[in-house]
Amino acid sequence: MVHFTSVKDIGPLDQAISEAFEVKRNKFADSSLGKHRTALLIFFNSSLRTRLSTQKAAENLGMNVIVLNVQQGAWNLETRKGTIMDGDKPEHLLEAIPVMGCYADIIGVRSFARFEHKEDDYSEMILDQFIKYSGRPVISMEAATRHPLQSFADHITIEEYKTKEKPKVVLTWAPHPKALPQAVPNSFAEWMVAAGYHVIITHPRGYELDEHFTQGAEIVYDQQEAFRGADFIYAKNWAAFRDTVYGKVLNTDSSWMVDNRKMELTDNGYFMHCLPVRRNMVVTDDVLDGPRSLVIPQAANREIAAQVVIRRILKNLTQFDL
Ligand code: SN0
Repeated sequence: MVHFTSVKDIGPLDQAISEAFEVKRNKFADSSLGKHRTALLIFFNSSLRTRLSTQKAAENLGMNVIVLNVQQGAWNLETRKGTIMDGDKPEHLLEAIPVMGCYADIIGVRSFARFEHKEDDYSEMILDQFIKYSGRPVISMEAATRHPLQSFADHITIEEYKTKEKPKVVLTWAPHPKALPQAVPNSFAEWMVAAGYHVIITHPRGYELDEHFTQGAEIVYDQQEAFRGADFIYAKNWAAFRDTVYGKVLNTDSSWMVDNRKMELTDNGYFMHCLPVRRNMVVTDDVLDGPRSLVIPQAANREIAAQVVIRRILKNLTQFDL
């Protein structure tokens, strides 16, 4: 593996899952693999799990880790090409990225959709510049259109808890006060279909995701019908994708919140969410605090997912000199 930006980069998923279980059994088996190697983790947006789990995973492999929060302490970075830099952004990504590449062996990048220009978001303008100009393997720590480390951790979690070969996995839109990116649902849908599960997506009309990511999943507009017989309910808010309303909150209809009454329609299903989650907007306290909630095991598996990815990249690097 060179870069990790989507499910396509990880190859056969059964192999990835067996590596995940291997890492989980002994996190320190390869604690010298990353000796004298540096991971640089760059955050253009906030993070709790990604920051902690990716740093921990790199350290389990013996790496040095540098975390850079672009909003706190670095020069404010210009990201668009061809601009006259007469504003408040003193440095361009075109210099900043190769400079970062000088100090790092692997670069992790978090850069959410900005909802300013749909083409910039959906062409992965920022992530792609890191791939082009850093000269280093790049790991997406949630980019504009995907959050593959999250989806990988979700896949590991479902493999741990499923009782059927092909579980019914339901991704449900849920209300939220702010406009949130489509990265988590895009990536989850794409990864779950690749995993061979029975995937249903439910959302109010108007919240259709980019079909590129949802191919192979069934869209059901009636949330209760979608929940019937489900083994896993994955809740997430996202803003509208369609051109004319791109990045907009179309409604905050609280009838879409996940509660125990809806969970009772499932086949004793588990509740999942990538976190952070707005209590009593997205999901009720009793579901989140209940015995079928998997949100903490999911978060724990973020470390495992990151470690599998970094380990593979490091193994690939060892063919080059330090
Ligand atoms: C991010 C998102 O993509 O939806 C990160 C999820 C892993 N979530 C948020 O930005 C939540 C912000 C909020 O105000 O609730």
